[in-house]
Amino acid sequence: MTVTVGTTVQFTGSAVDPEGDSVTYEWIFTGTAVTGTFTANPVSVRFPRQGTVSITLNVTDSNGNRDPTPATLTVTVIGGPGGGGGGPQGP
Ligand SMILES: [Ca+2]
Repeated sequence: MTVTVGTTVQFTGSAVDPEGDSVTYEWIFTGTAVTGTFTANPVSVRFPRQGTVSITLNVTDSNGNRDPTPATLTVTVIGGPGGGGGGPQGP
């Protein structure tokens, strides 16, 4: 997905454990735009600068079993109007 610098995006995980155990969520953000680990769900994250972010959602149940195929998402953060430079210039 692509977002504009300064945007806040809410991410919501919706895993279901096959045994009905409660689950916890861990969002891992790595990249040039945002880095961090968040355990809220849903989680709201602001993208303060341009770049890319790879997001991995680890889901763990109350027995410590982790989803072996965590969901991943790549976010590209682009500059907004009037910011970041690099825009077209007249002659
Ligand atoms: Ca389970």
